[in-house]
Amino acid sequence: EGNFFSISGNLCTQYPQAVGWAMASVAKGETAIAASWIGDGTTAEGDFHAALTLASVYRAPVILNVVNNQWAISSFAGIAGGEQASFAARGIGYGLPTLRVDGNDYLAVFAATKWASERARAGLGATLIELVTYRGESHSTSDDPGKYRPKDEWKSWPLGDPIARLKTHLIALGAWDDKRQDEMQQHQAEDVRLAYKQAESFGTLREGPLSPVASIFDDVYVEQPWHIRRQRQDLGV
Ligand SMILES: Cc1ncc(C[n+]2csc(CCOP(=O)(O)OP(=O)(O)O)c2C)c(N)n1
Repeated sequence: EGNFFSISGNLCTQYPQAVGWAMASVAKGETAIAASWIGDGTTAEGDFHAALTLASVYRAPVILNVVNNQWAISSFAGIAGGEQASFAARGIGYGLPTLRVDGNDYLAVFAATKWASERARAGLGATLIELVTYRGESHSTSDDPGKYRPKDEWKSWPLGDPIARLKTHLIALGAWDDKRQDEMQQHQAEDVRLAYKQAESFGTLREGPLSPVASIFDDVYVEQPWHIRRQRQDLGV
């Protein structure tokens, strides 16, 4: 219904899935195009290269984005080969057009994405876009960036904050003001709070309700293979 084709937590699975989804769209005679996002670290996965090959060979209508935020948890982008060549440059070897964009410039990101989507819709195939940005916060609540990079490293990031930049730009054009910005931020904070409350009303890991253990065996195989049946019996469910 929402056209989300992947919610996998395994890095990069969404890339070949996006290409396959885009190829299926063409095969069905539909006009929908696909877009997918991965981080800089994830470009080191084999699926990244498989996806680029497929996308190029089959001219899939897909936009493949690499959000280069400089860090993959505690590994800097160089560990994924970011010092040898840019992540955008990876696409050239596959014959894909590529763009390297200031990812903290909202209008630049919009323009690049629009260009790539128009190419895809015109039947010209895939585009690889590297969005250059910086992850100022921790990777997750269990991550402490102070352990692997200077605590004030973010202050040296030259490309600024994307929200502040867009706001300054719009105010300079006379299309926006601080009052509207504050109101919008308050509304959005309230929207997020309400959405969180609504999500919690369906259950939490701490308070339940939890799905029955037996449900981990559902919706994977049409016919359950013997070894999975065995695991299920061992669990006693
Ligand atoms: C196949 C696989 N290996 C490892 C992990 C654990 N893991 C989760 S996020 C992450 C780092 C990803 O870094 P990057 O691709 O740069 O994306 P970012 O988190 O910066 O958006 C790792 C190693 C995983 N989810 N899947």
